Amino acid sequence: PAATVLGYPRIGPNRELKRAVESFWAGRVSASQLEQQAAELRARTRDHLVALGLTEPAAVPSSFSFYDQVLDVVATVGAVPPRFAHLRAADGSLDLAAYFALARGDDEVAPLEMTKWFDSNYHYLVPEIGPETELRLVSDRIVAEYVEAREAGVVTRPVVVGPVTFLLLSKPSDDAPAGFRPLDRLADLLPVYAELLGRLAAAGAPWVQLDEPALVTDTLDVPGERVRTAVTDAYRALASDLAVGAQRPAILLAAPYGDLGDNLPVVAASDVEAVAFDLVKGALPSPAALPAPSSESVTSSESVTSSATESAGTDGLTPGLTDSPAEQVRPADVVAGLARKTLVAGVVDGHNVWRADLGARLAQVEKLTTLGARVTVGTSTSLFHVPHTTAAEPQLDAGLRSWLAFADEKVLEVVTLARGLVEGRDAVETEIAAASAALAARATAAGVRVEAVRARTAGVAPSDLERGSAAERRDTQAARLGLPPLPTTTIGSFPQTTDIRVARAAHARGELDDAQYDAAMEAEIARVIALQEEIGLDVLVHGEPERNDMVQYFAELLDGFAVTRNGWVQSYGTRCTRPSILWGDVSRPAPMTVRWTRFAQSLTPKPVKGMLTGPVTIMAWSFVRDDLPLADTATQIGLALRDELADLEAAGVAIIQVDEPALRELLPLRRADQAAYLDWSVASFRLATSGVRADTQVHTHLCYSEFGEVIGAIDALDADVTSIEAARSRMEVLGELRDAGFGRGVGPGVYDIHSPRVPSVDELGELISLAAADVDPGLLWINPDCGLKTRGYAEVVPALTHLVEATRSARGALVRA
Ligand code: THG
Ligand code: ZN
Repeated sequence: PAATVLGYPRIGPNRELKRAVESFWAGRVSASQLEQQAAELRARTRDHLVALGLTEPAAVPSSFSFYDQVLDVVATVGAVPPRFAHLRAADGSLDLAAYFALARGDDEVAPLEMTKWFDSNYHYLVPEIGPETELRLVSDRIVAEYVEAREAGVVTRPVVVGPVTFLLLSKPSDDAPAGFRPLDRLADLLPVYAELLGRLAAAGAPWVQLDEPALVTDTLDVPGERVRTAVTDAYRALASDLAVGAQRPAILLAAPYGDLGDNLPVVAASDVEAVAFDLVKGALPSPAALPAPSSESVTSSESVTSSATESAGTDGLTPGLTDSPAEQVRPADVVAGLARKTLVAGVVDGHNVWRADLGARLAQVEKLTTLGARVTVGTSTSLFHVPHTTAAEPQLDAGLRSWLAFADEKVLEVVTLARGLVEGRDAVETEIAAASAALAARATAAGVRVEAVRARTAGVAPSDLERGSAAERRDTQAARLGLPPLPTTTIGSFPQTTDIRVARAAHARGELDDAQYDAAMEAEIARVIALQEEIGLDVLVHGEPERNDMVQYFAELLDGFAVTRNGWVQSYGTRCTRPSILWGDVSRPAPMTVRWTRFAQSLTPKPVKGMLTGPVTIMAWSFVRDDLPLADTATQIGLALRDELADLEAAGVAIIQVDEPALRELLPLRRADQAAYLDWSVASFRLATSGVRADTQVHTHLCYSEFGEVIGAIDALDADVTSIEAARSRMEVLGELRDAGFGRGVGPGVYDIHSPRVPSVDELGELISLAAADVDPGLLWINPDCGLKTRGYAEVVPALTHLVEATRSARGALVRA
């Protein structure tokens, strides 16, 4: 087709899938009713995409999932960890209940781990693969969905996570021997994919899309050379060795989220019929940028392994670009490889919400035609990172709305660009002009560039990022706070009760006036303070009843942001967030949190922590403007927060926590880009937090990610105390912190709040002892893993009571020692 998108939101324009699946979990609808509702949603989505202009065969992606696209591969190839084996049917397949059990666990078994999908706020389920994991085709769901669509008159393009990415994103199963890598099972997995492709071909599917985003990153701990060998082997087995038509559909290999980089030559050399490039994050594939050729051109795995001999670096090769001389390729071969293929030009941003510059994007598409046999216009990534349509946001400022493109508007952009490519630029002159006009209006609109903000960011001096000696701060803070050893605290939020939600909704509808709403929040804060005093915690929080989402709350109070009413985006499974839209220069018109913290502090002699969200997390969980470097936006937010910290300090708040759970999330997918990112992200945190006195204690909180890779940056934040998720990994991160010489206060989470289980005093005591072995007890804090907002009081009260009790015995043991 001339136009396509790599994927489309699955949740439904009114979160129909969320409601249907959660009703199934609650036992309100049966599996067959859920199947029926999902089929209806798929039908509406297909018809809608056709109506928007994806009319050609295979233009509409079949990218539905009940929960997660990686879990779908697990369910297709039967890679079920042993602890779930009893849930499988006799033929090895998983019914819907079993499929969801892998995602959510049940009373007996822990679910698959969840982790971030590339540099996005989407979380996938991590497959567990060992030497013994059975790999065979046990589900026909992908084929059935193709047949369902075809019978309804739409020839779709099934979308499946590709075999290399699937294995690279898997982790070794618990029983795997040391040194085993899931990628070691590639040869066993490929026949399963081959069989799936065969069934799709038999059903008449002309195309299949295999998503291989793992090829745009060099941060997975598998050497690049090994990845390239895997790509070569995989696509030899799936493309070269199978006849297109009879044994397989044509293959579109999609590489969203960045550049193929050193993986371009092996992809170009493969026999897949099409490759999708991310031309928003990545550059045009440029064979000219490849290392100069060596005497022989090698692109197959046999050659890679057999000729991995000396001869490197001597004949003018660019060092560092490849791992081995055997991989040297001739640009001419890459050009020839690409010229045999259809190239999907991912010029419409699937990961952000800005309207495209159609004129510039069409030029980019035209340029690609010089490389490939045929060019299709596409999106850079699946559209499941953006909400369905701006039409659902009538309350947004009309100007702002005209600068935006959500999923449906992006489909229209792709269709327009394809028409421009096929019929010539003149045919879409009107659309190009409209896009240019919107962009021009955006560039000069009030609020996009605010001179006062620019002047202030320009005036930031290195000294604004310094707080002086951490050791001296520790002493003055200790004197001011007078805390016991192993101080106990929580991360910030307390359970969001029905009463709170009802009050917030009534306030939004205007049924509760501001004074009534404030009174309801104060009553809740008073209750939470009294509860914490009763439990015996040392450092209290106000509980954040006034916040729905820790980013949206600030976005609503800062200038430069807009929030949506219906802009839901899947975060994991049925859970969604509404990312805010950061469109202009950011500033703080008024204090945002001071009144609540001050009120809470007025109720107790114990210190109450001020609670803020850091610049990086605000950016990571919003749609951020694309017309200013991220570093500059981070500086603006850092300055706004700096003022908030100053106001909290002036109000008598002695401890202020600035959460950065997303610090790891925006880490670039290429190692070469990471240092620059860590520089500006750390600087923005320090800018936010370095304006306070030495006796004001700054905390930060990190969660949702593996932080091992960014320990240096965590230290560089220069926070006095860092609380960090650690319960599930049994304090693993503490060893890494110790080895890195981390000498600051640290609060490893000892209570896993992601589980409804109430930990016993003994269990908590055990984790505290583990922590005390790695952290100087004078620096150790005791706290849960994360905020308590998703838990209920029935669990939270006993769990925190146990936490305080376990801490008291640990203190006793410390004194005796
Ligand atoms: N806020 C934002 N992004 C996030 C988180 C957050 N990304 C990472 C992590 N936390 C994602 N985790 C969740 C956890 C719960 C929910 C969403 C993402 C959730 N959502 C509700 C739902 O889908 O039913 C809706 C919440 C609402 O009404 O606002 O429960 O904390 N921005
Ligand atoms: Zn957390």
